[in-house]
This record gives sequence, structure tokens and C-alpha cells, in this order.
Amino acid sequence: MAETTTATPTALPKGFRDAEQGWPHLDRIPHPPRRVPLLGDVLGADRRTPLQDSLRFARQLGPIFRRKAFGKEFVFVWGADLVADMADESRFAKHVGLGVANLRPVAGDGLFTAYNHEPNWQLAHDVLAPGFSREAMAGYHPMMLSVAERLTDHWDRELAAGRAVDVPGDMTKLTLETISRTGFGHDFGSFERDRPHPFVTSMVGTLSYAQRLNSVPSPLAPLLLRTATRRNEADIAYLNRTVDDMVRARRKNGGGDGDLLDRMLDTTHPDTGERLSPENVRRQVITFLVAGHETTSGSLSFALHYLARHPEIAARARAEVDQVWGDTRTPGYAQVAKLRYVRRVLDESLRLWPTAPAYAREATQDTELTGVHPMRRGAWALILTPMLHRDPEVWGADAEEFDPDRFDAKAVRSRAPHTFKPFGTGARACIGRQFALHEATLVLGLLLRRYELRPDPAYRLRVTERLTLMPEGLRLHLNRRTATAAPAPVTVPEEVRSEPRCPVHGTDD
Ligand code: MNH
Repeated sequence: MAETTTATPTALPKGFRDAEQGWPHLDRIPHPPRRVPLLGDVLGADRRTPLQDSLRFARQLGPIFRRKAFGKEFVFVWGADLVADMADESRFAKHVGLGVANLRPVAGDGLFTAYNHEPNWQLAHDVLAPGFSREAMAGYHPMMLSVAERLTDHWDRELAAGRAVDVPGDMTKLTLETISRTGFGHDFGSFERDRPHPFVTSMVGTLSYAQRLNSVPSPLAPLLLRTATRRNEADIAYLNRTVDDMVRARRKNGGGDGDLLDRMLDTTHPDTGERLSPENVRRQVITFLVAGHETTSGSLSFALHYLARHPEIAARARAEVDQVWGDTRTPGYAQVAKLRYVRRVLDESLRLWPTAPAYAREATQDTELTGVHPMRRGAWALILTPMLHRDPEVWGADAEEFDPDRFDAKAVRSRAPHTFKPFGTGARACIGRQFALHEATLVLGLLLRRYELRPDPAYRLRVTERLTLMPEGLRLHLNRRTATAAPAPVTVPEEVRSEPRCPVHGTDD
């Protein structure tokens, strides 16, 4: 096994399809009272919002519960002690199931969808992790800044035309351009288009399809979703073609300055000398283009929604930006992390709406969850992060309120570990966490500094689901801020830190 290993992914059985086989004491786990024969717990469920339905069930049934759909039963977990126990990497690991498993035809053994036992996980992790080190991030910063300027140019034009801005649409343009240019030297020209790039349309198509597959009995899926399946195949083919073109262009022209694509194509494993196969490179490029923008876009959108709804919070964040950045037109890499309050706004948005709202964990041995629920090796549960993040026992009676002060240093220290998990946990936690947080903090800082946000008073937050979460139809009106007498910029010293063994998970809780 490689030196840089952060955990040893063990070879596991595929995982029980049904909770009955893996949880000997299923009777200890409550389920909705009225079950429909054959269909299961479908009363009050909406095919388009499986996550928000599960949140409703969670509120009724408590910290661990089960739901049955078409004869298959699944266990859901959100209580803080249960989630913390399942974060124990010596007894539990990522489970590739449900929505994630449905993405296998798109992303194969790419980093996100790989089974723990697939050798390409460790190989790709070790080869790509340095692409998310502090040095790498500092290198992406100028490109992130230049994409953000495309956004503000666009917003300036919308403002001048007296139009409200399409927040999720524009955040998606921004985050897609950011990952494609920093990671792959590719320009999708998103801001020059009126409609989303076809890559985005196909990506949303495959994500929605993967979600829909969970809402029909699997043997009947080919029949019930025939048209959708055909469209999905066309979407996957389009994603593959786009990516193959990008790779071909790079092979021909070379020169990505050591970006992610260069790493995927050229870098050999430090110990084994192995490199990623062409088929695996294709899977990784799709994985990073999708995972690298969809969730960050949602997080930025939710944060802007809350900032528009809470002018006092926006004012405080804006004051911080003025104070820390002053008149520097182009804030440097180290000046982004200094926006502590802006970062809290982002954390608080990710608390209420973690845009990748669930992750699955499986037992790597026969064990007892918190000493109460026996699990056989391979049994698994879905962790509902939005409920964990709203548990009144952790977050207080006002857990549903937006309050960034929950993330000031003292409050964070006083909370138990594993109570805030928007990026998942353990060896398979998000590799792009720092990337996303840096990009989103930078962009929020730039937007707060330049605009005042006015909500549409008639707007009620509606959340669309396509495995990820996004505020639907969110539009905001902008005012250009009048030039303020901002205080002189504070000089921010670059900290010197030694690199942990794994550049992305060295400090993971
Ligand atoms: Mn991301 C894994 C959330 C941004 C690339 N990401 C995960 C997981 C969560 C997650 C949760 C774990 C899933 C699981 O256990 O099944 N990710 C996010 C959120 C944001 C995000 C909420 C933004 C906000 N992710 C990004 C960005 C990138 C990225 C940006 C790339 C540039 N994420 C990944 C990859 C994985 C992952 C790759 C899989 C890592 C692995 O299993 O080794």
C-alpha cells in the first residue's frame, strides 16, 4: 500500500441491498406508520424531492429511522452520537450506494464513485491530492479572480439594464468556468452565452436521472424510464465527447502548467510508478468538472439568499471586506482566508443547506452502532446532513435560524466533533473542500464589496433536488455600492505551515 495512504480501504462485500439482511435488530428502528403494500413508505412523498421528504420523516421519527420503497428498505441516520460513531474509520467506511452508485455509468471508478476496494481510488487520490495543496491553491487564485471579474462584468451589465440577476444560473457559470480553467485550462465561454452550456444541461440531466432511478423499482426502470434512459445515454455520450476533446487538445498542445489535467495525464504514482489509464482519466475529468462546480454553485447561491434576507449580516460581512481588503483591487491569496466572518456566512449556509445533502457509510466489520444497533459487515446507512445540522441538542432551539456566529472560534470549539459534516468524513471526504471554500469566500467578498443585494419580497425559498441542492428561481436586485471611504488595507502576513502527509486530509477531523 502506498506511503501517502490516509486510510486503508478494505475489500468489502458490495453491501446489502436491503436493511433486513444487514441490521439484525431492525425492530429497534422506527418507520413511518402507514405502509402501502408493495410500494412501501410513499405516502406524502414527492418523487422530485426525496431529500426534503426524508427530512420530514426524520422530524417525525427521530435520529435513526427506516424507509421502505418498492420492497427495499433503507436506514437513515442523523442523530449526532450516531453520526459521530459512524465517522469511526476503524469500523466504518464510505458506502457507494443509491444516488452515488447510480452515477457509476457516468463517473465509473473516478474518485467520487469508486468503491473503496478499487485500486484506482488510491492511485488517483495519491496522484491528484497534491493538486489541492496550499501551493496549488495559491496558483489557482489569480484564475479564480479573473473568472470572478467575468461575473461582476456580467452583473454590472444586468444592473445597468435594470434587470434582476439569476443567482443559481450565474453561480453555475462562475463555478464551472473556475474548475474548468484552473483544473483543465478549458474555457466553456459560459458568460458569453444566454443559455447554460450544453455540458451543464447534460450534467444536470445525468444527475436528475441518477436521482430518479431511486424512485422506481430497479427491475422496471428500463421500462418506466425508457425515454429518460435514452436521453441519459445521449447525455453521457455528450459528456464523454466533451471530455475526450479536452484531453485530445491537451495531448496535442501540451502545457497546462501542472494543472489537474497534467497530473492526470503525466504524473506517476510516487511509489509504484503507475499512472492513470486513459479510460480512468476520462472518468476523473467528468468527476472533477461535475463535483467541482455544482455543489459550490449551490452553496454560493444559498449564501447570497441569506445575505439578501439579512441586511445586518450583510453589512457586517461587508465591513469586514472593506477593513481587510481596503482598496486593493485584486485581493491576494492570503487575504481571502482573512475574511473570517464571510467564511462563517458560508459555513452557516452549508449548515442549513449542505448542497451534497447526504453520504452513506457501511460497517467494515460486524459491529454495534453506538452499542445499540447491531450491524453486519457490509450493512449501511444514509447520513442526512441537513438534519444533523439542525439537531436542537447540538445547535440549540433556534437551529432553524440563520446565524453565522455559530461558527465563531469559541462556539466551534464548544461543539462535539463530527457535528458539522458538509464535506463528508474520513478518507473519502471531499478532496475539493479548500478549493470550494477559497473560491466561494473570494467571490462573496468581491460581491459584497461591489453590490448591495435586494431580495424579491415575494420570493420564498424553494429547493430543487438533483442529488445536489439548489435554491430554485432565486433572483436578486442589485445596487452598485457608492464608493466608500474604506480604511487602509491591512497587510496580511503569509503564514508558513508545514505540509501534512496528505495535503487535503491532513487536518481532517
Ligand atoms: Mn466534494 C467528495 C461535498 C466541492 C470534488 N464532496 C465529497 C463528499 C461530499 C462533498 C459530502 C463525500 C461524498 C461521500 O461520502 O459519498 N464538495 C462537497 C461540497 C462542495 C464540494 C458541499 C462545495 C461546497 N468537491 C468540491 C470541489 C471539488 C470536489 C470544488 C473538486 C474541485 N468531492 C470531490 C471529489 C470527491 C468529493 C473528487 C470524492 C473524494 C474521494 O472519495 O476520494
